[in-house]
Amino acid sequence: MPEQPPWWTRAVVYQVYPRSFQDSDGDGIGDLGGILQRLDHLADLGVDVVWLSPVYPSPQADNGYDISDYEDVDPLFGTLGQFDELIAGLHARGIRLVMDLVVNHTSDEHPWFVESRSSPDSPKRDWYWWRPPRPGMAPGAPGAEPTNWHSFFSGPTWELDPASGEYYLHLFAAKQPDLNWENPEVRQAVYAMMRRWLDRGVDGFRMDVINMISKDVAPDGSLHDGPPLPGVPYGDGSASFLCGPRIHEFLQEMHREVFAGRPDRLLTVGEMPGVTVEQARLFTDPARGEVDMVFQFEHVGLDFDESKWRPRPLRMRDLKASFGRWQAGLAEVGWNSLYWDNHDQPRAVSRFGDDSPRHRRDSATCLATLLHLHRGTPYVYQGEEIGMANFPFTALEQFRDVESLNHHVQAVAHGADAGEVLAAMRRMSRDNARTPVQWDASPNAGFTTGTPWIAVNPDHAEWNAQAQRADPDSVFAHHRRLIALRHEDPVVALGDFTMLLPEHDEVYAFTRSLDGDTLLVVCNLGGSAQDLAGLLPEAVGAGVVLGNMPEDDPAVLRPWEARVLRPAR
Ligand code: TEU
Repeated sequence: MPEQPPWWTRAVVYQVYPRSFQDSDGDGIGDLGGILQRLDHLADLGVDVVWLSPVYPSPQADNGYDISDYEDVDPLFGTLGQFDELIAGLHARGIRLVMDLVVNHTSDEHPWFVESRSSPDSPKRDWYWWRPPRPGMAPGAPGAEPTNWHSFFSGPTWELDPASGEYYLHLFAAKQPDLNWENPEVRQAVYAMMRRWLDRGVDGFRMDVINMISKDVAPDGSLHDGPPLPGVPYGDGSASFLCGPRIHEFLQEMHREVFAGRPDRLLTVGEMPGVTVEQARLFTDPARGEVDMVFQFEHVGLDFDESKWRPRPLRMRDLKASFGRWQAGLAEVGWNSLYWDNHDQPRAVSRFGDDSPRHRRDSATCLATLLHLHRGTPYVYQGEEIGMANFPFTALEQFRDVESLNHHVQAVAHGADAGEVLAAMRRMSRDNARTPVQWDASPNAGFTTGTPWIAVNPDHAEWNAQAQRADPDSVFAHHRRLIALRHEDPVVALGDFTMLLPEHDEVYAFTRSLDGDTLLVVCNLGGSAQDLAGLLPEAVGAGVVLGNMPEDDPAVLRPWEARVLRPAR
């Protein structure tokens, strides 16, 4: 690790999903004006960076992850002027702003794609992936798609353009055509756009599915089918687009063209589904000049097997093995990001904790303690700091997310029981993370004076920021203490990680050590008390640095209790 560890080793990032954060004009959709109203909430929490999910002009087919203009703000969310106000307001509070960079694909309404689709001879045709039907098949015939790949949002990854009789590639929705990064014009256009946002005062980028930009294309331009998937007439194309053959070349070029020579106040995090520890070590090795950290998905894939729509209970040993592997794998080189929640994952307190009235506060603060005391940069998703839980969905009409709705259509079309599909969506849909932030107990939780685009969780009367900001025992207060501890204690930021009790099914315990100073962290992720004295005698008598419950019997770890201890040297 270079002499002065980078600032983000001590930082905590807060993710804002603008549609659901705070509405300021009564249209039921959150906006920049709303974020400006809530800056003190962020400052009070103590976060160092705001990651802002997309606010660019977009037809909102995927809530802004389908961009039709990279250089402006969608009127739905406000204006460039308000954006500049936001940068100024955050910077005035010592908070940096990281933008969402969505350049694996654009919207199909982006002028680049409109031009590209206009004619096979368009100078921008090669800015996207256009291919003729599978040899010997007529355009539009079942199975005529150039490859058998399954889209992340169900259905094939190819959409036919009747005018040209050719198909274009979209790993996500049909309104999200993939850019062709093999084309240097595309790359230079993206780099120039990024430089303009940095010149405007932005402090970095969260890069959407950035490990998908390099496709494994043969010299003759052909792309390979993937192995068949169960239950659908498609195959898994991931071997052709996850961490493709030129991914490191592209990220190093981006670093040279956009970040090199800029002051080190920037942060870059690459969202990388399917990335391995070994690959992450290459991506985050500072000597290679690619990204500062990655979002890996291993731990948010431990409670289901081949499909998130068939969830099963999380096995604690799997979680320990996964976190332990990533902590060890990036101990010498690279850096971890740490997260439970984001706008794509159901709420962790409902998924990995216990959101019943008796244990919700304790399990939310226990999960937070576990996460924030690992080595890496923690990410707090809006609402996580007040223990927001999954929504009690009961009907299809309540959902909004393209991934969930497309899944329902495809699953029922392939014979699944609609009730079972709905039950799985209730647990795993991304919409669980997208209900409006609960600011107070008023009708729409203080989110809007209009009709919210998605329903407010009925539990907001009890679970809201206003109630918690004044309560020293609240989930909010506990997050504030965790963030302060990372700022104050170098062991938390930089200490070496050692997993303890790897086989225990309830107690998650580990140490962090730096220059002979050690913290012992013990978390009971279960509903029954644990004999801490028996499990870890050194924990009894150790000084309590931070706990999520009032001190009691040091020999017993209560259900969902977490303690950060400093054993005598
Ligand atoms: O997500 C990529 C991604 O991996 C998700 O699709 C994830 O696998 C899935 O949602 C889990 O159910 C990014 C953005 O975070 C997401 O919001 C976008 O929908 C997607 O890319 C396309 O831009």
